[in-house]
Amino acid sequence: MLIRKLRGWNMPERLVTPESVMLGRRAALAGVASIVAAVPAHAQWANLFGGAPARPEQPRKPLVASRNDRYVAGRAITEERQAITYNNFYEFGMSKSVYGAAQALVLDPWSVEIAGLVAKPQKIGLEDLLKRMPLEERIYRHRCVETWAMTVPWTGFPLAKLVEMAEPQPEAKYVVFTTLADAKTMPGLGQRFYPWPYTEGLTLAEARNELAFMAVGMYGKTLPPQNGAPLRLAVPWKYGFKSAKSIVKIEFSAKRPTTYWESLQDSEYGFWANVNPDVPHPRWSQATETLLGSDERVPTKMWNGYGEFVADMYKGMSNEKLFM
Ligand SMILES: Nc1nc2c(c(=O)[nH]1)N[C@H]1C(S)=C(S)[C@@H](COP(=O)(O)O)O[C@H]1N2
Ligand SMILES: [Mo]
Repeated sequence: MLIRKLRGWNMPERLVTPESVMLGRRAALAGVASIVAAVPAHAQWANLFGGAPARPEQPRKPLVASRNDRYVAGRAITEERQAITYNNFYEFGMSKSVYGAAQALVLDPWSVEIAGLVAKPQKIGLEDLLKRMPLEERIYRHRCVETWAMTVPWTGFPLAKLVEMAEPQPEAKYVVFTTLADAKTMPGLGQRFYPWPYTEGLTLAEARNELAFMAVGMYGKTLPPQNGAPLRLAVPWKYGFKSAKSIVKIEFSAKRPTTYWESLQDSEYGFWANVNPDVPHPRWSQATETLLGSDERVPTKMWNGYGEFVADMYKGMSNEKLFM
């Protein structure tokens, strides 16, 4: 039997994926046989511990963009292979090793619907959108609510530029992001009690904040499917689940949306989800984090270290649950 040394970031998933543990309980409560139960034990083992991808990896195109040095990571960039083989993408399954399954995602053609309270509702092809957006590279820290973290060079454009292009009406207060939901290619969608499609949201002020970034690439190439190709959000001062992947719709709304995780468990995963080491998750501490690819556990920083850019947005909002 293949026994690998288990590192902090590669432990049995029942220990490191509190999000899926919670969903597993829900599945049991709902009396629904989970996908996992239908998979033979040896395949589960392979899946949990990073077995061979089920399909060949999709090719990624080089993306050239100059680096914006205003955003300093202050820690080493995560080794690329780690960042693209340890994922959360529930549409493809609850395992961290969904990268094989995710190769089924059909990336071309791709278009994004810009909808709701805007001057110009439109459906725009990804290539047309990219012609209108200024590409740059930014190195951001990413902090999952489950306490693992990575540091990634993303290529993309400021979300503020897309907001500007959409011309929101004065009544628009929120921006809602919707992920593709394609049952043919996404086996996770068979779990009917999940509130598909995956949705996330920001206030309009957050969406206009200079840190809010739409990524189309990482490590100088287009995104791999498992990391949310062809277009995902990166909001590094918030827990990772806010950064919706494989976005097909961006809607401007007067009403605060109920997001995917909020509708599953609002006592644990809220709308704001700003990183704060002093506010524990109801089931674990948020004081420290494990960097992917290392055994190191390092202190988590307030706002994930991005306070200078974002803290002012939350002044006078102490009645909101800003940190879960
Ligand atoms: N559509 C969709 N977006 C998603 C998720 C998901 O399951 N589905 N997982 C979120 C979580 S919990 C995290 S930590 C990040 C993980 O991004 P990565 O796989 O690129 O590290 O994606 C977020 N975006
Ligand atoms: Mo996460």
